[in-house]
Amino acid sequence: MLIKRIELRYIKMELVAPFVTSMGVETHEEHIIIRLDGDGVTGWGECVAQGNPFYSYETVNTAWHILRDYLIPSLLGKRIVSVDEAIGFCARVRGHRMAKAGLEAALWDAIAKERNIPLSEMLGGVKDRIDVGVSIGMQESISELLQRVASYLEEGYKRIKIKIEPGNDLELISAIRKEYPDILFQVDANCSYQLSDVNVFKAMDNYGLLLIEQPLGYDDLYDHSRLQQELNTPICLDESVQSLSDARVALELKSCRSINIKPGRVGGFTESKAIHDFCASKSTPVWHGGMLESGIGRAGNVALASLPNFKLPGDISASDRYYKQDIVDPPFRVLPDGTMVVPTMPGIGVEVVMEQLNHVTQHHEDFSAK
Ligand code: OSB
Ligand code: MG
Repeated sequence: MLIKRIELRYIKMELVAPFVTSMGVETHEEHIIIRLDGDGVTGWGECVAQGNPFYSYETVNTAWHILRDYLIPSLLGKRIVSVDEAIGFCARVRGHRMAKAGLEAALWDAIAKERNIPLSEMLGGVKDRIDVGVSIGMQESISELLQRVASYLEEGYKRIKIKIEPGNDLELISAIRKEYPDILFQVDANCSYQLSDVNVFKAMDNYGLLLIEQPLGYDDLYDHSRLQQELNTPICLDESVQSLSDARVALELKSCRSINIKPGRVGGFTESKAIHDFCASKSTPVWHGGMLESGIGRAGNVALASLPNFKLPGDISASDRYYKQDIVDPPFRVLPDGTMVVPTMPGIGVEVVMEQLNHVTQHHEDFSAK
């Protein structure tokens, strides 16, 4: 495929409710939508770098810079036969995985459309529906948190995840467990604790949590291995695993017993698949994380989560859990049994609604092959 034109769009979408975590409060999500035109096909991708560098060092602006000045020039005007070949052209850039992942996603979509197959099939997916959960931000009070949990369970979500931080943990966990002794229930600390907090986590062992996500520092695989030794509850890593190499170290050190895979964090679907396959070879289940994506990124997540070792419900919720109006049609829905349908149309399998995309686009830049 000849890569003729690439367009970047800086989008800003208002969340239906503020999303509060140990990293801060999000009221809007800022991402980059990438459109790639080959001969006769258009691919779409979403770069999940956010407006601030609190989850990752990347931001919308760093990703824009890396895309505009390095990644796009290395692809524009080239004839590409595979995604791997394109990754090779971009490999000189170190890090900046979210920038790379957004562009790679647009390429996967374009190539799948060229082959007339769904993205899930091209990635090696085996499921036609995936199990989905919901990630709930911190609330003003425990009663509000319980209300949220009740309404998401009512909608069908199979698993509840709540955000915790020091001082905002055991009380929330015990309140939810008291009300719902049997639900699949997990917590995410987003790096807010230290190894010296080990007793708080030991106390969590009494609540039958599915897992504890990213309790310690984003670059601290060693302390995670020391913490995991002390606990019965599995630790799951998010921020600490940015590559297959990190995943290998994490499993070798026994720093975790599960990994949350987000294509943005690890540099794309190709690296995600490699981590997925490696974890499968070590009998370690993975699950699909989320970055509050619009329907464009969500479509890729759903396709990836259809691979066989995505054994636990993902942070892949319905479009309306995040945004009043999505930028794709049809929007993503959760079914009453807590599953979501994997699209079967070619590529990402949903249509981009141009009017809505234009509405959320703050500015854009086009790049054409000479
Ligand atoms: O840590 O998993 C996280 C959102 C933004 C950044 C980091 C995280 C999250 C979520 C939300 O937990 C997942 C989602 O529903 O998209
Ligand atoms: Mg997380």
